[in-house]
Amino acid sequence: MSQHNLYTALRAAFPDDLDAVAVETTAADGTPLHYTWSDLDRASARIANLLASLDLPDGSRIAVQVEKSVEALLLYLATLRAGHAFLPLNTAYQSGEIEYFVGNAEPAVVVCSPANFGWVSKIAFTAGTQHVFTLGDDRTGTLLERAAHHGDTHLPVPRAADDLAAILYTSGTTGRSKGAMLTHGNLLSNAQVLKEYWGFRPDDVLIHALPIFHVHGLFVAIHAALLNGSKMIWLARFDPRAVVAAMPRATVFMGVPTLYVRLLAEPGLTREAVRNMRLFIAGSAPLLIETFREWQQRTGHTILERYGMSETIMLTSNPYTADPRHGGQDERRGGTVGFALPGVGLRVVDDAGAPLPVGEIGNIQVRGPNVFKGYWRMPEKTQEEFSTDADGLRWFKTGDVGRVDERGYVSIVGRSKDLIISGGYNVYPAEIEGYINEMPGVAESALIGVPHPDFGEVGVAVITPKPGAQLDGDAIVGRLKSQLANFKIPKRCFIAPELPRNAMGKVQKNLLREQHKGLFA
Ligand code: MLC
Ligand code: AMP
Repeated sequence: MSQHNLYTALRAAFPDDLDAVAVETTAADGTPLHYTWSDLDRASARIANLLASLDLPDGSRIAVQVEKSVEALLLYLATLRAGHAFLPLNTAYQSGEIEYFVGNAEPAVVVCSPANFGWVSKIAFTAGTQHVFTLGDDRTGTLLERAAHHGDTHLPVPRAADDLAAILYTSGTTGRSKGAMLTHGNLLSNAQVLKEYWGFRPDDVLIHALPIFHVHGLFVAIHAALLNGSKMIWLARFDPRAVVAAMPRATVFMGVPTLYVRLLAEPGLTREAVRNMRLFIAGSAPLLIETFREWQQRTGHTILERYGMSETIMLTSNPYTADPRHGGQDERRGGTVGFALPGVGLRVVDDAGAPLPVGEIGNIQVRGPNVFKGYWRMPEKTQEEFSTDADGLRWFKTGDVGRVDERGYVSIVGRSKDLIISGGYNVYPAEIEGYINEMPGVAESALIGVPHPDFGEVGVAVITPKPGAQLDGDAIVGRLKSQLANFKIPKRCFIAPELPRNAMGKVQKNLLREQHKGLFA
């Protein structure tokens, strides 16, 4: 088997001077911490050797729900090296959510925060997981204790481009969460394209302020830095003041739109503060044109907006420099997500699947080496989300609705999937409605997304009572908080006698959205 292990490619890009600093961060008590390139290589080798010593079946899933730390990054690299599949889980997920992911993915190893060991290990052992380790955000836990007994050299396990590297749970267009299977080839090809398209250089310094359990923070940001031998300034959580303070020593920043909104509220964000920055990248949710313009006025920089998904990593990007495929166009256009990236095929089709002419709005479908292998153990769902054209080419249905203009700029104008994106996190109305509908006295419910100045969009629930029942919106919110990740909790719950329906009996969420659109104005 030829060597397509992603770690091999990342390692080959490390600078010659392995004693140079690769990651700069601060411990919880404020102590500065520096990790050299050699530290990344050797410490991830120890964890990879620990994983190897467990004699796990090939392609085992390593499920990880830990606070952000450099050691969590090392665990990701170690999983790649050992040839297993990394399965990151949002730290906000509660026991019911974790139970579903662990039950569905059947990981051989689960790594959790020391404080959660009790309940997480119970779920894991019940699901048949053999090994549960802990990893704290302060370099503590059984994972590192055990890894310390292993050697600091390790040859990456040979992997084919088509072998599984990670599973990211996402609801796609419908239903319960599905594990999107991403391969070593998917991740490497996308990282190589972005390296070129965004003009990454070894002397770049990336401010990493995103969580590392989704595509944006885990793949786009980390691979961009590692594949270019560029240093990262690593912030355990997003703090606008800390980001602005890091800017004079940095060159690139990546964030979801909420991060840009919060940075604009920071008085320290000045032209002087950004003097050494070369690139600001935004994505994961629509960037408001107001934010785009205000950023331009305040900093003199034009945010580069791009578009992607868990199933496909990055799909489109505004140009960094002139794009020869589009007549040398180099304008970053607000309100668009730019051009299909090199190697990515993108088309807009009608509801019957027929391609639409330039400028018309329709369903966005994509293909390319970045498109995932399929949903974990859900072949039928996988098949539903792809369509095959007359030439036999397979297109993935993104569930996003948009158009491509005559110059090739793609705009996202909506979604055919019932999805709310709040502060860059996905909230699936069907999931939340399911929980609400189970509560005593509830007849039915509808979760809608309404505009929000900080999170872009937030969930608001409209709930109808069963005859004679008295419902209390605040009590419902309180109950949901004990069941679901905090970002999924509706910001408000309204009790209404009935939900508006069309002639077919379908709930008219557009009317509810219209009714509540000014709630957080
Ligand atoms: C936090 N809260 C949210 C929220 N984040 N509410 C709605 N939406 C969110 N995203 C709420 C909590 O429930 C809590 O409410 C209160 O805010 C404080 O919580 P917190 O954890 O202290 O919040 P904070 O640290 O301020 O987090 C906000 C944030 C975070 C914007 C920094 O949400 C974030 O890191 N978002 C980035 C998500 C991301 O990386 N997405 C990439 C997906 S990849 P209460 O009521 O309990 O007080 C992808 C593909 C692609 O989409 O194209 O990139
Ligand atoms: P996820 O499933 O978390 O990977 O979220 C992917 C979804 O985020 C996409 O299908 C889009 O709906 C949305 N998205 C990502 N980037 C952008 C963007 N720049 N503008 C609008 N929507 C975006």
